[in-house]
Amino acid sequence: MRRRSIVLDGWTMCSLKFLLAVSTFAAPHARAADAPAAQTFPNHWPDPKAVAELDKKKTPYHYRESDVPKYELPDPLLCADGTRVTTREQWEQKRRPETLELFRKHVYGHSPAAGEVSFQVLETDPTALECAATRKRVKITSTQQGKSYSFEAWVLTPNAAKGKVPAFLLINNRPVASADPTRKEKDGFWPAEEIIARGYATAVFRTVDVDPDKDGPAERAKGVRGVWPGDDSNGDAWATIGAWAWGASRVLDYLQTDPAVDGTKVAVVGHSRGGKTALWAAAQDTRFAMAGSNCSGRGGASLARRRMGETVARINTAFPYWFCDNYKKYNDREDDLPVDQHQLVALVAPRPVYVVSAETDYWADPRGEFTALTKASVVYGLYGLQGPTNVDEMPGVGTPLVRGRQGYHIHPGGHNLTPFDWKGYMDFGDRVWGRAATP
Ligand code: GTR
Repeated sequence: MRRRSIVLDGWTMCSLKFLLAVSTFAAPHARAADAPAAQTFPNHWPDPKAVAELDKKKTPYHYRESDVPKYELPDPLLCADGTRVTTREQWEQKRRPETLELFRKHVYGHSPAAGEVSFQVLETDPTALECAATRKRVKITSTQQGKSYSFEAWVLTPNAAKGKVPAFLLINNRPVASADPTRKEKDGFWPAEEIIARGYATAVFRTVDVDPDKDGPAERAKGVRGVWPGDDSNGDAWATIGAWAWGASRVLDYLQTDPAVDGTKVAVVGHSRGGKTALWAAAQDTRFAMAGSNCSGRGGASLARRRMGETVARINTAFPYWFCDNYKKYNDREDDLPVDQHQLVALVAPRPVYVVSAETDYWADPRGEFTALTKASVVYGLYGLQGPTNVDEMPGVGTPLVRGRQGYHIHPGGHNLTPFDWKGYMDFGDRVWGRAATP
């Protein structure tokens, strides 16, 4: 007898995993070793068996909630002069610029201005995605101080649209095949067909086209920082994440001129190192109408002071060129950081922010990412927007939580950007931009 195999597509797999996760979650035996006895649901905790396995490896990194040291987060509303912000005006005029400057000085460095930005549409194909989209390849050039830097981005806009549509800009930190504008390769990392079918435009550029993802002066010289290195005499010149965020803003410069795109509704989305970049881009450039942080972890959405998974010292050792030199002062001294990452999320306020964690991405500290989102809520509160404030509200795997302008979910499985995440970002976009929900 012939055996028939059942092939499950990504979505079906996701749904099955989700159902499994929900049923496991509801089971009384599912309580994690680290979870308090009287926990309220939903309140996600890592799988105790997985944590025990990680412990066995005896690395210097912590994965256990009981290993989180006592810490005190900086108050996002407390100004350097000791006064406390109570209005949105005080936030915008005083504490927001102050917070931005602290991140520039201590974490990501200072980026140069946009310069004179010009665009050249190198190719236009109105028959892309089986005629569902128009695809453009755009060369973007910034000129300043008598020098220029160019890189390319791709833009897909839905042919069925009546008028300008919002767009999702993906910062692609992976090979071309993960976000292939020609669609010869298709990967859930950038489900362009689904994005277009939902009536959104989408754009993509590769991080390495703006700044190589490698250390050393010879590498740096190949990217935009080779042209404008910045002044590093105080350890706060821009670094790679700053350069990538600058690149995202230049793509936004173009998107604001594209007749098919609503330039006032452009979301910036990135995964992992790209997720750190998406938050930093949206923090600095308030023209971004939304930020999507996917598994951004250390230096992204997760709180440094929790020291879970990847530490500041580890990221500064493995990727010393991502952050400015001053950040290295905080290796094993997280409590001395004048900011923590909840304040990075807060810099996106009052614009919508959606944070995604992965079920088994212990390295990125999902609980630290959700906690940062809840601790950013005081700033959203200044705008009358009620976000999640209690970490015990952390939802179960596969269950999006949206409050006000803040959204969050944990996708099943590991460190990745998946169609499930894109659905979360787009559902959130539909909601905050008042678009009709797509079935
Ligand atoms: C890891 C790094 C993370 C994350 C990731 C990625 O090696 O430790 O912070 O950024 O790379 O970008 O894929």
